Amino acid sequence: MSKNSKDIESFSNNVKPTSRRDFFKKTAVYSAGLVATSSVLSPAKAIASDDTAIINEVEWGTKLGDKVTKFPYGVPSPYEHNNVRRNDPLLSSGDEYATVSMCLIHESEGIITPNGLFFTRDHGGTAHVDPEQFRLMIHGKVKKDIVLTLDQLKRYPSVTRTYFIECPANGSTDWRAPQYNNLQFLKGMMSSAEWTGVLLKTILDDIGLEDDAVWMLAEGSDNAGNPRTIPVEKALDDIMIVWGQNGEALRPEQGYPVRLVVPGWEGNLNTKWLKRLEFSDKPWHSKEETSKYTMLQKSGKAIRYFWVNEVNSVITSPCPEKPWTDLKKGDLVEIEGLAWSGHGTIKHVDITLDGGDNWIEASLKGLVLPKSWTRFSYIMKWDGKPLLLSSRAVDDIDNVQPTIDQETSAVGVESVYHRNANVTWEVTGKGEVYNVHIRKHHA
Ligand SMILES: Nc1nc2c(c(=O)[nH]1)N[C@H]1C(S)=C(S)[C@@H](COP(=O)(O)O)O[C@H]1N2
Ligand SMILES: [Mo]
Repeated sequence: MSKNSKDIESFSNNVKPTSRRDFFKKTAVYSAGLVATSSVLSPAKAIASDDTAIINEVEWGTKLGDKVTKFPYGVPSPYEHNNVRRNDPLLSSGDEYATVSMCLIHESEGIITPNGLFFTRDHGGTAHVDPEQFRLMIHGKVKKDIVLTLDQLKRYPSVTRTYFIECPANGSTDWRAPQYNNLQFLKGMMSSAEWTGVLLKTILDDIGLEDDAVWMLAEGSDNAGNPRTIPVEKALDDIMIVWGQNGEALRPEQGYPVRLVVPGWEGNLNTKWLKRLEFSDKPWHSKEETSKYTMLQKSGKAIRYFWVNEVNSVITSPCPEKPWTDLKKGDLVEIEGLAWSGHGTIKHVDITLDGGDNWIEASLKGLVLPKSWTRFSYIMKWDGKPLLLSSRAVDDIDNVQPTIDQETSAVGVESVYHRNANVTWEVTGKGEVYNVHIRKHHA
């Protein structure tokens, strides 16, 4: 014990000016004078007598823990029981086979969703496909039809890439007015993972495409099949046939053993439990026709093909489920959120505290990858005054996330899909957070 405390002492003597000080100095710069010199998280405040008891008499210090071998496959701490997917009964109308179980994105750390929490959207329930029974047929306008077993598929050179998947219906409940004081149901139809598989292009280069192949139909082996058609250019660009998700096999809910990943494009194209890819010179104008995810516009005309999930962002902390009710006036606080664009990489994100009159640049945290969740952050001192808090993302082809006015004046409010207008949180003086719509045209 004494040796340890010595070590710690000499260690701390060698540390340069405390990093905490540096942190506060930097913060002051970020938030342009908003931060005074108070030590908000001062350690003195934390060491109350209760805490001393907790540290000295910690329960687990007096008994053995679980056997190391207890969980061949680990499970989260029971204290994390709130961090689970949830189904909104309003959307499922009682049917739990054709519905969506949404991700608690404000509990997400970093830019990867743990596999057990990845949002799940099925149309005919979750299939459990035996990998021995798995076959992938690639046929139609290809030079050589093939049927692959899982082993044969995995023999192709693999790549590992991080992409979000977002159902184009994400945020759909808010077209007319705010429906939820709840981020999980407002924006939880998306998640992000590191996918491992083969680029479809690698296989197509191997077997050869006919010159007149312009469409690809992807079909799954579940009850719904989820047939979807996708232009061949996308297939030859970055579509992956994946079997790996965050370091392990795909989960059944994500299409085990193999699914399609169509980076940045609407979630429904990412066919799970993949069994068949057919190439054709025409789109399927039959019952297999897939372009039913249209965008109905104000004019009454629909945009037929709208595949890309446009540039988007949302503040995840605070949010209605993660309010500032514990904050005191003058506390330092980090505003965090997620930005993403199906077109490419997030270039920057701005934050507004006043409903869009003034915008301040946030910093991007961690990895900034194409077609991937990008975490942004802004550190400030909250003066206890009400805020209208929102974020606005810009991607690398300079698409700017629209305001509600800009979006609805372009496409109206009849559509279900591709909502990407700013989400605004009203933060009250008590720190409660509400989903509100700001209807003015921002500069
Ligand atoms: N075979 C099959 N693939 C499917 C679906 C389905 O019901 N069956 N649902 C689609 C829809 S609408 C979406 S949004 C994504 C969701 O992927 P996830 O469940 O892995 O989040 O899967 C797509 N792929
Ligand atoms: Mo979807």
